[in-house]
Amino acid sequence: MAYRDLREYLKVLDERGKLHHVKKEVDPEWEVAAVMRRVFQRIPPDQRPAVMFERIKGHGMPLVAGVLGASPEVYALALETTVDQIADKWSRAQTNPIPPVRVKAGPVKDNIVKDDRVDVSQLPLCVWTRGQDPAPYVTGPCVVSRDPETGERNMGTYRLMLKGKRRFGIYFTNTWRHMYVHVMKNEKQGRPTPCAVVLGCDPTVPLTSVARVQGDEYGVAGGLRGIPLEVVKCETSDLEVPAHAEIVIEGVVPCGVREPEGPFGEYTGYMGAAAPSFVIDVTCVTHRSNPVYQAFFSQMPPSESSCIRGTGRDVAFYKHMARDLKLPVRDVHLLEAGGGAAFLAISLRRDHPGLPHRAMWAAWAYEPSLSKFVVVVDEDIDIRDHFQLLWAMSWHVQPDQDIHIYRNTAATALDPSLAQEHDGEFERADILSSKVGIDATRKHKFPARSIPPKEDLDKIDADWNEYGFQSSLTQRSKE
Ligand SMILES: Cc1cc2nc3c(=O)[nH]c(=O)nc-3n(C[C@H](O)[C@H](O)[C@H](O)COP(=O)(O)O)c2cc1C
Ligand SMILES: [Mn+2]
Repeated sequence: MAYRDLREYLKVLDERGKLHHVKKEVDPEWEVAAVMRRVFQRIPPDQRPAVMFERIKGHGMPLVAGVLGASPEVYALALETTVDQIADKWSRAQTNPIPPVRVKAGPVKDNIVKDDRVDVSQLPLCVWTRGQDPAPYVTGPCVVSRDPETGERNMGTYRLMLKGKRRFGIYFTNTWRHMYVHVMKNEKQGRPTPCAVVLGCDPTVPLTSVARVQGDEYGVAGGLRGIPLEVVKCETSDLEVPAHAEIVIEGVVPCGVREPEGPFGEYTGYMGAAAPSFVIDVTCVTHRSNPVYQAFFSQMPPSESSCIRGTGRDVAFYKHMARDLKLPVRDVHLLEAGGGAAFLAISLRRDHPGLPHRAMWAAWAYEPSLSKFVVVVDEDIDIRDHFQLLWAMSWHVQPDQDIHIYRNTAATALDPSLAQEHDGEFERADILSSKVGIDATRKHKFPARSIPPKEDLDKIDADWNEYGFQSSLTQRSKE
């Protein structure tokens, strides 16, 4: 059964021990970001919870972060599935969308604040990279708008910079973001673009908002839910928003206005440059009583954002290679260190000497801007264990024969190693980068491994306590 709203999902996280409550008052100007940084650095993914900050200094509502991507397991819970089923769940929902149903009323209308009474700085917006970001940011907005020519609806996550009680800056990474197209079409006619920012919802809504969805994101959210999303009409436009959202900010993108936006701490681990960008003038805020504010935790990996990106992409790559191309791949993984974008590892059964390259090219053909580094290893290597991956690279590779560089390929978004002349520009489709493919499979018969036979090690594991060492065996064994 679908979660009705964010609250129902938070209850499930609580029951599974996956939501940690911070009762201490925290400062949104620096402390939330610093706590989340330590949570992601110090707690391994299999134990890492989402976090609810119950008391935010100067603000009257709690903040949750990590709710979609504290770990792949949390991501799977948000989708009401298991990690290995994530790709199937997405592909079923995309091929069988369920359109939303319009209802007359919903809890998101419990409180309606209009015009001069609106003050969005009352939301617990945080500074995510203190000393670098120029303002607090909304990091988890689901921004709804309509194509003025086709009438098609869109929802996408585009960060919002707080600029005043009734003004945000909005940032589009590139010119093929769907809402950017809406704004440009309206500007040609001299018209503003009505929009609505949805905050805090049943997780299928933000998950479709950050995913590359063709067509109506609400329909795919319905497909994920198995039942339609209930929507209500906005107060100040004809747009529709989820009836059970925590908070909705209505507004317009005024025609022809550009203001400085950024710099902002990016998912690569570096600051992204400031540039002129669009703004939203807020006209109305509607919210539930006692709303919960949801933020995405991003910036330097590991982060919620690299987990969301990486987990969704891993399963999509795997499905493409294993099912569509029938390649004997065991696992495919975009490393968190590369933000779930730049570094891809593939393990496979090397049935044919050409297979490692075929797998590399399959990855690049499937998604040309990702996987700046691709490393292919044999199926006995656990690619999620960095030590094993580096061991294979150390001893299975002859650099002059096994490392291949390909030039003039699509660039990874916001890659800071690209020349600075691109700073502040929209990521343009014609910016090129190069790629590295490393074949770290064994190309000939290797000598036997220099470790005791497995049965000897199994015996030791079984009797571990008898040897009197302090450390437990809970850490995954390396062999
Ligand atoms: C945590 C997170 C933050 C994001 N922030 C932005 C952003 O600020 N601007 C942007 O253009 N895309 C951003 N994205 C990517 C878009 O949300 C994503 O590509 C989405 O598919 C865009 O929707 P659209 O295809 O309907 O335009 C972000 C993604 C994630 C996971
Ligand atoms: Mn879209």
